[in-house]
Amino acid sequence: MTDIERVHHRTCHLCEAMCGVVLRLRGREVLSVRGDDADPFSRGHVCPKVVGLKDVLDDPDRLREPLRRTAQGWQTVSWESAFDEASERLVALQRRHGKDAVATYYGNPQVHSYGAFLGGIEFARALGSRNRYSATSVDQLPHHFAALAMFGHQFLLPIPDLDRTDFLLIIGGNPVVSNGSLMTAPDVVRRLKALRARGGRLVVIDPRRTETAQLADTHCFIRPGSDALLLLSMLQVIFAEGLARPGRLESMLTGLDAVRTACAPYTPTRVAEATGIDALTIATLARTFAASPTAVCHGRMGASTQEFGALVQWLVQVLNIVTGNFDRAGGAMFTRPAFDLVAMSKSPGQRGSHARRRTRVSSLPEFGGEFPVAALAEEIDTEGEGRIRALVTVAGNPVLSTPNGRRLEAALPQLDFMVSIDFYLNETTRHANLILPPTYGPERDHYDVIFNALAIRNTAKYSAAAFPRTATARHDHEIFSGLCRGLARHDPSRRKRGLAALTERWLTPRRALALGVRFGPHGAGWNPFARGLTLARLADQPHGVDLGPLEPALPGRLLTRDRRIALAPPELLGDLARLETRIDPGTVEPPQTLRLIGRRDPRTNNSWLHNSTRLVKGPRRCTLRMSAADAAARALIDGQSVTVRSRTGAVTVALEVSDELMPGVVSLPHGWGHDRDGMRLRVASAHAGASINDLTDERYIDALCGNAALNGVPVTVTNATDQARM
Ligand SMILES: Nc1nc2c(c(=O)[nH]1)N[C@H]1C(S)=C(S)[C@@H](COP(=O)(O)OP(=O)(O)OC[C@H]3O[C@@H](n4cnc5c(=O)[nH]c(N)nc54)[C@H](O)[C@@H]3O)O[C@H]1N2
Ligand SMILES: Nc1nc2c(c(=O)[nH]1)N[C@H]1C(S)=C(S)[C@@H](COP(=O)(O)OP(=O)(O)OC[C@H]3O[C@@H](n4cnc5c(=O)[nH]c(N)nc54)[C@H](O)[C@@H]3O)O[C@H]1N2
Ligand code: SF4
Ligand SMILES: [Mo]
Repeated sequence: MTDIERVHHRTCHLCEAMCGVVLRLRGREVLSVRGDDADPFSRGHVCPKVVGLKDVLDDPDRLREPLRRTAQGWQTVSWESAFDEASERLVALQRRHGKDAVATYYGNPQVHSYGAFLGGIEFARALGSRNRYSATSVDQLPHHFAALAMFGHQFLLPIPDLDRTDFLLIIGGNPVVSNGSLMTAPDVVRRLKALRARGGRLVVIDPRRTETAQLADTHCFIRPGSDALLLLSMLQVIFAEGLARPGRLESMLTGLDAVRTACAPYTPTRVAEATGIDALTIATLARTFAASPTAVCHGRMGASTQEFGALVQWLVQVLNIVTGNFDRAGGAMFTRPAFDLVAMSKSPGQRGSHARRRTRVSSLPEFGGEFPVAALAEEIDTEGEGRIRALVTVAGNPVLSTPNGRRLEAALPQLDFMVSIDFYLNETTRHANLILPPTYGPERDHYDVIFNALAIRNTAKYSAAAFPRTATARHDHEIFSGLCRGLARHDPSRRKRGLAALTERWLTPRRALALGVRFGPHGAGWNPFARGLTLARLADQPHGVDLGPLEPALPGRLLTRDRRIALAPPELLGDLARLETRIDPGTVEPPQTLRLIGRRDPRTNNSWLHNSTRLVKGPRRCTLRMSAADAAARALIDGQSVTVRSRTGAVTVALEVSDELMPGVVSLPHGWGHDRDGMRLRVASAHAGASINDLTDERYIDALCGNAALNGVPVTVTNATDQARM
C-alpha cells in the first residue's frame, strides 16, 4: 500500500489566496506539491510558499507529542496527562483569582483551519474569561470596527470586485507579495495585469515603491499614518466639485450631509504637506476615481495597523459609497459564501461590540469580546487585582508579532501557568509549561470558513485529509475538546447536562460545517432531492465549485438597526479631532527621526516558515531599507550594520540602501528574530534576523479601536559600530 502513489487535491491553507494544489503522495509522504490547473478559482497558480505544505510536515523540529517543561528541560507526556494537568491548573487559578485570570491569545493560523476556528470558539466559552486577545488587533481590527459602525456587523467586510473594476486604488497593501488580503484572489498578479489589459487603472498609495506599485499606472509615496487626511481631502474635492453620485445607494444612507461637512476643511492644499502628496495630485486622483465607469478603493495592512486605521477603513468605504462604487459590479461588494458566518451570527451579541469594557491598566477598549493585544504584556506584568495569571496561546507567536515583544517576553515568565497549542517550540511557546502540538494542514480536512467569505468570487471547496492522522496525533479541535472535558472534570459547575451535553458531543466541527453549508445561501436545505450544496457533494468536487461573481446584496444584507448604511457614525466623526493634531505644524519632529514601516517577503509567512531551508536560503531578507538621501545624511553605506532605536528598544541589522523608500521612512520586515535563548528551530536560528516588534511600541496604537500602530513608529538609525561611543 505504501508504495502506491496517489494524487490528492486540496486548498493551500497558508495564506488568504486559497490556491488549489495537487499533492503527489506515497503513504504518508508528500512527494511533490504543485498548482491545481482544474481549480476554477486559482487555475493552477501557487506561490513559492507552497513548499511549506511539505516542509513543515517533514520538519524534524516539528513537535509531535505534548511537551512539559521541567527543571531538567522538556519532557514528553501523554495527551491525557497533558489535558488533565492543563485543565486542573487553569481551573485552580480561575477559582482562586476569578475567571478573567486566564487569558487566551489566538494567532493567525487559527482562522486558516475550520476545526481550530470552531473549536476555539467552544474553548473560549468553556474557559469563560473576558481576557481574550488575538492577532486581529495587530491586523484587521479597523476593518471590523468600520464594518460594525457602518453596516451593523463586524464581519460584513466589503471586498473589491477585482475582476470587473476599471480602477483599483490600493492604499497600504502589497498583494503582489502578500497574495492579497481581505481580498482573496489567487493569482492576483494575473488579475492585476488583466485589469490594466482591459484598459483599467491601478493606483498604489504606499511609502514604499512596492512590487505592486511597480505594476501600477501610478504610485504615490505617502507619509506613514496620513492616509485618513488623503481620503478626507479626496472626498472634499468630490463633494466640492459635485462629483458625489451615490446613485441607488442614496436611499439606503444616513449621514451624507454630516460626512460632506466633516470633509469640507480638508482641502488638498491643507493636507499636502502632512501627506507628502501635492495638492494637484490629490485633486486629480479624486477626479479620476469619481469619473471612472467603476472604481474601488481597497485599504489594507499599512492603512490598518497605523494610528488612524479605523478612520482610514471608514473613509475608504465612504469614498466607494459616495462615488456609487458600492454594492455594484466593479466596486466594493459583499460576498455570499456557502458557509455564511454573518447569517449565522446575527444576534445583537454576535454582531460585534465596542468599548463595553476596558482593560485594567491602560483602559483600552474591548472590541467584539476581545481586548487589544497591545495591552497583553502590561496586563501580565502590572501587579494588582485582576492581573492575568495564566495564558493559553493558540497558533500564535505574539513575542514576535505584537508591539514591544521584549516586554511580553519578559512578562511571560511571570505567569503562574502557560499552555500553548502549537507544533513549534517558538519564541513564545518556549515559555509555556505545556505545549500541545496539533496536526498540520494535509493531515486534516479543510474548508475555508473565513476566506471564502472574503473572496472576490463566491466559491466553495472541501478537501478531505491527505491521509488520516496517526493514532498519537491530535487535531486542534480535538485538543480543544480534550481541554474542555478536563475543565468540566475539574469544575463540575461547567459540566453540561441533558440535551446540552448531547449536542456538545454530537456537534463536531465537521457536523457544524456540514450544517452551515446545507442550510447556507447555496445549500440544499432539508430536501435530499434538492439541488444545492452539501458537504458530501462538495467532497465529490475536489477542485472546488465556482458560485459566480459577487452580487448586489443591499439593502437586504445590512444589519444596522435602521437597515441603512451609517455614513457618519458618531465615534468616527469624533475621532477626526485626534487626526486634526497631525496637521498642526506644532508637532514637527526632530530631524533625525525616521518613520519605521513593515514589509513582507514572498518566501515568508509571518514568523513561522523560517524553518524551511528552501524558503530561507538565498540573500538576507531581514534588512533595513532606507532611501539614498537618508543614508547619505547619516553617512551610512549599503550593506553595513546599523542600529535602529525606538522608545522601546534597539535592533542591529544590515542596511540596504534602496530607491524604493520615501525619504524619511525606513522599512524592516516582521516575523524575524529567531535568536532568542532556548530556541529549537535549527534552520530559523541560523537565519535569525531581528524582530521589528522589538521596536514597535505597545503605547503607539489607534486610540479609537485599540489596534496596534505597527507602521509609522518613530526611530533613529545609526552606524552600529558607533554604539560604543554613544
Ligand atoms: N509572503 C507573505 N504573504 C503574506 C504574509 C506574509 O507574511 N508573507 N502574511 C499574510 C497576512 S497575515 C496578511 S494580514 C497579509 C497582509 O497583506 P498586505 O496588506 O498586502 O500586507 P503588506 O505586504 O504588509 O502591505 C502593507 C503595505 O502597507 C505599506 N504601508 C506601511 N505603512 C503605511 C501607511 O501608513 N500608509 C500606506 N498607505 N501604506 C503603508 C507598506 O509599505 C506595505 O507595502 O499578507 C498575507 N500574506
Ligand atoms: N511589525 C509588524 N508586526 C506584525 C505584522 C506586520 O506587518 N508588522 N503583521 C501582523 C499580522 S497581519 C499578523 S496576522 C500577525 C501574525 O502573528 P501570530 O498569529 O501571532 O503569529 P504567526 O507568526 O502567524 O505564528 C503562527 C504560529 O502558529 C503555528 N501554527 C501554524 N499552523 C497551525 C495550526 O494549524 N494549529 C496551531 N495550533 N498552530 C499552528 C505556527 O507554528 C506558529 O508558531 O503578525 C502581526 N505582526
Ligand atoms: S498564494 Fe497563498 S494559498 Fe497560494 S500557494 Fe501561496 S501561500 Fe498557498
Ligand atoms: Mo495578518
